[in-house]
Amino acid sequence: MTAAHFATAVIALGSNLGDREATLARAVAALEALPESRILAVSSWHGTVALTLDGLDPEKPAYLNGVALLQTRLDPYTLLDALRQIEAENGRERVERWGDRTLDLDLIALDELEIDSEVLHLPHPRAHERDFVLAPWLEVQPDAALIGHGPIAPLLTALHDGGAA
Ligand code: PH2
Ligand code: MG
Ligand code: MG
Repeated sequence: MTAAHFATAVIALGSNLGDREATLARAVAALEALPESRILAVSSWHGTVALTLDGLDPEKPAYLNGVALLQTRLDPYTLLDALRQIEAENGRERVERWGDRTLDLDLIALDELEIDSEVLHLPHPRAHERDFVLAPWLEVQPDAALIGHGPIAPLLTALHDGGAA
């Protein structure tokens, strides 16, 4: 479905299995090919330690993480379906929560939209505490803010000062 106006989607990309750079490049190309959408910016890829349900785990394969800004007229649920399809096309298997994956595409924010449904939470409820989301996001949108948490620049600084992930 198509919404009336263009909005800017913040999409976090992550990969810690297989040829990570090739997978992420394919994902960016697939985002660019979405209908009613165009990419505004893509961050550099950041090498990050895997965060698991038990905390940071340097024994797990390391991630490459990045953020893309997508201008889109797709409605949030159509966009979410498209992201899941791109994940599936890139060998994503849903085995365990926060487990290793060839490709993860997370919708972090869509303009100022706030959604709390079974399948979609906007903005992403854990984005403010993840430096692997905030650092690449800051690169492409230095003045970005997260509803409920404020500008992302001080959020990232606070994470680093606190020594958290
Ligand atoms: N994604 C997760 C769980 N852990 N760790 C890093 N470093 N990067 C991720 O993108 C990531 C993670 C669940 O989506
Ligand atoms: Mg994720
Ligand atoms: Mg995900």
